Amino acid sequence: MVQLSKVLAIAAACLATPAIAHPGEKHDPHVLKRQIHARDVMAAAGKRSLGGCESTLHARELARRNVARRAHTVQKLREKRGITSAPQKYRRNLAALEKWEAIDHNRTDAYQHGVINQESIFGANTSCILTPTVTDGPYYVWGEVVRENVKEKLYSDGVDVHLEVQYIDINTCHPVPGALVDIWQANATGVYSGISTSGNYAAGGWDSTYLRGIQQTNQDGVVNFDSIFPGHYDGRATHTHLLTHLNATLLPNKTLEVGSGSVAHIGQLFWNEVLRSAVEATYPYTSNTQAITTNADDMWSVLQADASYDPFPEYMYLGDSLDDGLFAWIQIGINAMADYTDNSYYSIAAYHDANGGHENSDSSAMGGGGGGAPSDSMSGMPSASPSASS
Ligand SMILES: *[C@@H]1O[C@H](CO)[C@@H](O)[C@H](O)[C@H]1NC(C)=O
Ligand SMILES: *[C@@H]1O[C@H](CO)[C@@H](O)[C@H](O)[C@H]1NC(C)=O
Ligand SMILES: *[C@@H]1O[C@H](CO)[C@@H](O)[C@H](O)[C@H]1NC(C)=O
Ligand SMILES: *[C@@H]1O[C@H](CO)[C@@H](O)[C@H](O)[C@H]1NC(C)=O
Ligand SMILES: CC(=O)N[C@H]1CO[C@H](CO)[C@@H](O)[C@@H]1O
Repeated sequence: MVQLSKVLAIAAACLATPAIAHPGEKHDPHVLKRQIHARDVMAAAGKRSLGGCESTLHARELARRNVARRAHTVQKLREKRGITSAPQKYRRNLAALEKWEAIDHNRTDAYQHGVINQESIFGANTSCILTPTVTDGPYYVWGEVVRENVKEKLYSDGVDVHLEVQYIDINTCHPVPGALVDIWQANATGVYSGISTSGNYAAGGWDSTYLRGIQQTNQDGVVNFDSIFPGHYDGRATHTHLLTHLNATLLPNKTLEVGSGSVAHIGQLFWNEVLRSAVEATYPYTSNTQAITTNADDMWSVLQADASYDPFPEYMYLGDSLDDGLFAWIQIGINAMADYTDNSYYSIAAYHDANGGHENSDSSAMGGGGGGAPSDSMSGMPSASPSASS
């Protein structure tokens, strides 16, 4: 089921989200005012549609298409890999982070015994995220290209994940088409591309681009990415970043035009501990020497977790083991009217142009408050922007 009522309940729950300090974060009155406004808009939307959405004809039709599409994706992925063995199943339950943790997001079993109840596998209460105050972290890079497969030859080994994300506008209960969605994540040993700074020394430095890319949502608000399961790094629980641009202009070189459109959503997907430990028992995750931070210990997931908010994607093993890769999917409720461009949680650490990657020393020219930087070298966000330097 689409569970739009859940999305909207999340919107309401977010109103109580406290502002939590983070090194380098700024909270000037202007920013706070915008945040409060954004929350008001969300509250109004949530109130209006609570309960109402789900039974609408278009929501039911969308749910039906979701089931068919996800089942088809799994079938295609299995065929492509020549997997013939039966996968398996799982179920979920609970509220709040610990509870969500205990839920089984693992839906692998379903194909076994030849029972293909697609509705119960691919249609069951998909997760939704709607939290306006989640930082994009210190590793967002502007200027990535549109590509579905973000794995590169180098530094992208790991457990394959085909991720489907669906965006629903909480104001209208409709999918959001045409959104340009940025994805970025650490590799199996916990290192991001495109950033070379304390704690994260990418091979290839600012020029590297592995595990980053952009996709555009289709008419059902859906994007797909081929990536790997992210590795962990010091101080943060395992996560995948997603950032949603609306009305942005796609340039002929497959990058987004600087300054075009709005940033309607900044979010992080967390991965449940059972799956994380299963993945991290495999090579090359086993060679990751950084300390593990659990979901419960992570500052941002604690901030995001809520009784009605499940931050973990559903997933399914494509074959018998992790070697065959995973299909994971999640539905995200966003407020298409929101714009976090000027929000302190939106910060651009680096950018790519025709000459390669560069540290961004002034995020203000592109928007973004430069917040969330963990190290001195980045918290200042000095003064060269893509627009200024190209
Ligand atoms: C979805 O959640 C609702 C309410 O939480 C529950 O009644 C329903 O059985 C769930 N559906 C599935 C398919 O898990
Ligand atoms: C992750 O990236 C770093 C540098 O960017 C590299 O040294 C490391 O080998 C990569 N890990 C894997 C598993 O490729
Ligand atoms: C997911 O389910 C499959 C099939 O039952 C099982 O083999 C696998 O170990 C499970 N993985 C996790 C992380 O629970
Ligand atoms: C893509 O094109 C734009 C506009 O010409 C340019 O500013 C930008 O640097 C280019 N990006 C890359 C990665 O070549
Ligand atoms: C001005 C404009 O084009 N607005 C559009 C931005 O994107 C949203 C979501 O796709 C549309 O609903 C708006 O019409």
